Amino acid sequence: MYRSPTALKTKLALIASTLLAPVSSVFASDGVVLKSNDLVGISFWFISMALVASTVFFFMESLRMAGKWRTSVVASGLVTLVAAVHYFYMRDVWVATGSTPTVYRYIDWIITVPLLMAEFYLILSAITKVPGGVFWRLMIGTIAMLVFGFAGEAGLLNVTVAFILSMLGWIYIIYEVFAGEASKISASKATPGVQSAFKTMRLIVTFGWAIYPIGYVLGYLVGNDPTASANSLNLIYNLADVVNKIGFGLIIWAVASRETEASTGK
Ligand SMILES: *C/C=C(C)/C=C/C=C(C)/C=C/C1=C(C)CCCC1(C)C
Repeated sequence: MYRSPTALKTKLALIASTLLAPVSSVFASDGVVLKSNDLVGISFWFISMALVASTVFFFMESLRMAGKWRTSVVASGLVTLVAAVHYFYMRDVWVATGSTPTVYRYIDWIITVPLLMAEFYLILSAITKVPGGVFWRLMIGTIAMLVFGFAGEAGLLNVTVAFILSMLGWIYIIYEVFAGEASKISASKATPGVQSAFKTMRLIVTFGWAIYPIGYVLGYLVGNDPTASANSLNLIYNLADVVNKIGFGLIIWAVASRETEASTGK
């Protein structure tokens, strides 16, 4: 990304100002307001609020779930909580500067994506004993995908090479949930409710997650108008987060709810 010294300077100024964000957040009094034609900025606002609301919902709902299902629903709430806080900062960066908040985005992902992956392990563990290897293999694929993605977006590695390496991490995850041990455990030991949740979750990891590499391609690999690329990148990542954080959480919530009702007769 650092193609010129001025670009680097702008980026450094951005990093410095975002570090100071907690003390000097973006307020209308600084003359910085959300413009009515800033579609990407508006999407940052919408999603911040949707994430806050989802967090309250998941935490409250976890209280009425059967004990072994609570962890999964709490984890959904943690994902939306961590993302909500990052969205506040990303929103400020975008509204004030029109630049892509890459660092915040990846700090968010490095916390939330492993939590989402852990959900596969958690829902299976709620019904049977699952070897730790399942958990660690999913984690390794996830970390590789994110580390290479960041290296590409931050200009530490060639964007195309980083893209390919990151894709390999994602493909490995897909393999594990469709053909690996996790999928075998689900197929052989899980209750029908859990099996169906497992299947929907892996479809999200396949199709919902596919939205992110599309954003990366439009942001970095094609097109030569930097403003248009930054707009597509952020809009697409934002939409993807709705599906993959809130939507994914709702699937967990639905199965936890159903299984709780089945076990308690309520
Ligand atoms: C809540 C955030 C989620 C679920 C983020 C998921 C991110 C990805 C699946 C990103 C994948 C990427 C590739 C597969 C290749 C290009 C680089 C990435 C990091 C955008």
